[in-house]
Amino acid sequence: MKLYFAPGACSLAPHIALAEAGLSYDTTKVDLRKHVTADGTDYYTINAKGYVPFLVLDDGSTLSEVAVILQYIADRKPGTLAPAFGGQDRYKLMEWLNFVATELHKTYGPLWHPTTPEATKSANIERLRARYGVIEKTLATQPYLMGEAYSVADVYLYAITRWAAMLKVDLGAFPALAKFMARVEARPAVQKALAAEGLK
Ligand SMILES: N[C@@H](CCC(=O)N[C@@H](CS)C(=O)NCC(=O)O)C(=O)O
Repeated sequence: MKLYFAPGACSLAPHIALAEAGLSYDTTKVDLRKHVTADGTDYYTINAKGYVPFLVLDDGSTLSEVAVILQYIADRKPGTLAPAFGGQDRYKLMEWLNFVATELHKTYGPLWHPTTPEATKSANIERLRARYGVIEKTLATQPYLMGEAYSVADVYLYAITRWAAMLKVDLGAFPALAKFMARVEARPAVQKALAAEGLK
């Protein structure tokens, strides 16, 4: 498997999941400003969507979209990072993945762009804080989004929430979230992916 990633981007989530699952994988770094890979290849010729993450499987088939790639990786090691397909818990996992993707990940997006009007940025920050309120209530009574079991939803939440400090999203009102971030960051697989992306 080969993962196309950009340091610290949402592709950090599948990078961590690959390390957590103990799978064999390669990575290729993408410059998202120029949309070229480390060897100068036009990234649009690899992934027409132009964004990371992008996973190329050993048979040459491909997957994009964080929430889908995370589940694909988790399912390579059943019983570790995701509940089995078909059970109620799997739908709960997908509910969290969708929440992180659509309510957090996509709300952070405009904060990265210098051309986004300040009023839009402020509105998005308020929306993020409201959504983190839901996360905080959950993490106040259990260590992970799914309860006692660590899952790819936690990996996604961690990778996205790392952006808060850089983008001046004040999460000081969420102590359970802060403890969660420290708990996840202490994991050896997370440290391995952070080091590989030059983020330590
Ligand atoms: N819908 C995609 C969004 C991925 C995404 O937003 N990737 C960002 C980095 S976090 C990116 O590559 N942006 C550069 C671009 O869109 O050209 C997913 O869920 O995987």
